[in-house]
Amino acid sequence: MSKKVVFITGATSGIGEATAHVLAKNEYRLILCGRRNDKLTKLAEELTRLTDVKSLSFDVRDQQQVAASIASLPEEWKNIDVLINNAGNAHGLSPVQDGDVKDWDAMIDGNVKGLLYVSKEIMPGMIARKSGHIVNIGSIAGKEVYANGNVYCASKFAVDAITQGMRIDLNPYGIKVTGIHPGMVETEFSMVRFKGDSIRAKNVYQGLMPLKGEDIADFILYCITRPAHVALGDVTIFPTAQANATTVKRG
Ligand code: NDP
Ligand code: 8X3
Repeated sequence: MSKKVVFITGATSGIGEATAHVLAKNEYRLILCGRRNDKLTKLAEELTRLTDVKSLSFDVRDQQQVAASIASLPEEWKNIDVLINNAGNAHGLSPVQDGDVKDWDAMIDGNVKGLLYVSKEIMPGMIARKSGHIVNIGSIAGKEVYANGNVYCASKFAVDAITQGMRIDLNPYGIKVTGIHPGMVETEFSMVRFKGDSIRAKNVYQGLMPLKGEDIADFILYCITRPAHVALGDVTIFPTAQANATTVKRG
């Protein structure tokens, strides 16, 4: 049997990059996506030693770019077995009345509409082949709203709803749909949320052992290697020090 093709959005850092490494070691063929082409090229060069890699640089918020990029895939890359919708970020952490409209747009357009735009291009092939697996990266922020999380939480609640909807609508075609909802994972996430303020970003993980991108990557590998009749539905993953969105043991 030929090796499976996995399409990973947000592969230039954090969870997506770690997933690319883990899946390359497990001989999946990888389509790696992100906006930062230099990072994509470097990662692709590194992983080509282990497996076949194709990189696609596009902004998930731009529907035309998404469609054109995926349409440009050569024939041997078109049958995508697994889609990992991971691209996303939080932008800002402030009371809703102080929210920045640009941050709201970035989160709704990237985390919600971007996930839909990418899925829209990839679902028809899975439906035609009556097989496939979509893994959506949500968040504990999509299960519980916390102070100042407002629009980021809304975007991740939407990811949860879309994931549940996909599971129902794609059920007739034998397509698996998994929602993974991490707690605190130390990646570039907090640097992006706090717009490059490294002290604020570091403070998020002060006094505890957060998850690493690799921890989520390992779990993604577990999800996509279950037998054909087993589908993981919905999973929250915390560092041991975290009990819910706001209860964290430090020190
Ligand atoms: P990172 O900031 O390290 O990675 C985010 C990735 O998403 C990057 O590869 C980035 O690539 C990509 N991305 C962001 N916006 C866009 C866009 N508009 N178009 C294309 N790609 C984009 O954070 P994480 O690895 O932590 O985040 C991955 C996912 O995990 C996100 O959906 C996040 O919400 C979720 N998550 C993270 C948690 C955490 O604590 N870290 C916890 C729960 C969920 P580039 O900039 O090159 O485009
Ligand atoms: C990222 C985790 O708790 O910062 O989705 O929202 S949290």
